[in-house]
Amino acid sequence: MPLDTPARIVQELTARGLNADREAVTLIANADDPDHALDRTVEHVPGSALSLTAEDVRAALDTPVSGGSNGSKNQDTQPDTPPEMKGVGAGAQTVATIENDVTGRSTGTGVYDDFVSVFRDRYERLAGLLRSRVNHRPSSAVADMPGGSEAALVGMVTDIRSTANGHWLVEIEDTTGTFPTLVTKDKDIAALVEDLVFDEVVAVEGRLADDAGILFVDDLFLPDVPRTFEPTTADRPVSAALISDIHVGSYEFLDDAWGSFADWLHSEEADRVEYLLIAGDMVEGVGVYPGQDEELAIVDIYEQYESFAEQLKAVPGDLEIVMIPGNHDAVRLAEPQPAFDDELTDIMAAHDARVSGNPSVVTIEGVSVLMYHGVSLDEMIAEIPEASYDEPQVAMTHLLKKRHLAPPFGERTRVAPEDHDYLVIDEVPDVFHAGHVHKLGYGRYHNVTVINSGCWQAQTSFQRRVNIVPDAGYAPIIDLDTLDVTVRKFT
Ligand code: D5M
Ligand code: FE
Ligand code: ZN
Repeated sequence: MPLDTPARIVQELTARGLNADREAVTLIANADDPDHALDRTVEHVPGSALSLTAEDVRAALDTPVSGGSNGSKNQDTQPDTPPEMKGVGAGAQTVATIENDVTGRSTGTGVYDDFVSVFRDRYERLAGLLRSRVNHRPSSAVADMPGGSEAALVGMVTDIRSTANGHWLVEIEDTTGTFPTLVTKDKDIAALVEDLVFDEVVAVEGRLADDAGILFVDDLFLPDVPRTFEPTTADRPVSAALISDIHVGSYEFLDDAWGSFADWLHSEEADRVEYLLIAGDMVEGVGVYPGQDEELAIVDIYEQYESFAEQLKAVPGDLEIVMIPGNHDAVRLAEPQPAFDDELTDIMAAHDARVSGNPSVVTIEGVSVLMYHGVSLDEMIAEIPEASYDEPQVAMTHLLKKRHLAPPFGERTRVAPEDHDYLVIDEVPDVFHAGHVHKLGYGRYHNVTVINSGCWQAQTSFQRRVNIVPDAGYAPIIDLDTLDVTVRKFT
């Protein structure tokens, strides 16, 4: 389909992980051959670029086509600032520390080898959590064992099928090959199979069939959070407000509710709230989905961030703020998402707010908070029988069990190939904070406090069509000394 409209150009750019300003889109749309103009521009900008400007388009279209296929694409000549220097808060005294942030460390160039590396890294790190549970061997060695032997495997789930008799065929892949396993429906662990998703790493243990062609599974283990996990707590009475999905720029942004929240933060009742963590979707963005234009009160992405900055200025200046991007923000869509670039960070300069990638681990007062916007939750809710939009914390709990934030590779959640899998949950966090689904929910799983923070956007026309009733205008507040959660309502 030719790229004849700005909306299609925006879609095509988004598919390639790029945002663009309006003038850039117009220039491409008005070129003699928009497809070619878009290709030329994408090839012309460095691989680390997140957003196209009109200058990029002009420069690309003025540049003669270079010979060979190894053009300048992906040559990261100007690495980002290292994470510890990012943010307007750099140099200011900050208490929060940030880890597992891809910002400035992205290695991905989108070639096949990167996909191999990220898989290998995921496998190695998650297999490390499972090795002590079973006495496993590589799948190539299991394939050479005699029929009837006891055997165990650790690997990625690459296929899940139910058989005509209601049993489950689960294919397991490790670095030496794949091996088929069968979970019969009479086993308790058959219920666990229903919660499996592609590309998560599990351990299985059982007995080989007489012909040694398949493993009959007796036990199935996920990396999981140990039951004995003991969270760290703050050693003084101090709290954090955990929010997300503000969507400034949308007609549905609830500015009155936001104003009440800001007022409350100034009140004596909120004296102990010293931190504000924001898990993505600061603004509504542009070109996020077809027809979005009609829902935009502010059509320019930079003006949306300026307006967001105004809203941020309403909260007390001594709050320590950390924010990560979401799928509506102007950073690359593929996860892990790097932090907002310097230009956007400058626009949001209110109160020395710090920016970090999605996901990030933010430690405040000794309490580690895993912040993740939550795009994979849509997929978990679709795949896992007990997960639902009404209890987003349940889907989040499954991510903790899988010790991975977005297991299925190449499905609905876009995952960028890097040489390190930033989406692996290496260390068990004390608190897991996500958003995205616009539903409030919290709970505790093996002593990890799990919070989905709802949103500040009333129901959109899309949500009306699919019957999502958002929880808008709430702020979950966590006491860092006890990890108790209370929810404040501002509508
Ligand atoms: O997502 C808010 C919630 O609504 C999240 O659960 C996804 C869902 N959503 C919103 N728009 C769409 C479209 N166009 N297709 C499918 N699902 C959607 P947010 O990230 O705030 O848009
Ligand atoms: Fe959102
Ligand atoms: Zn979102």
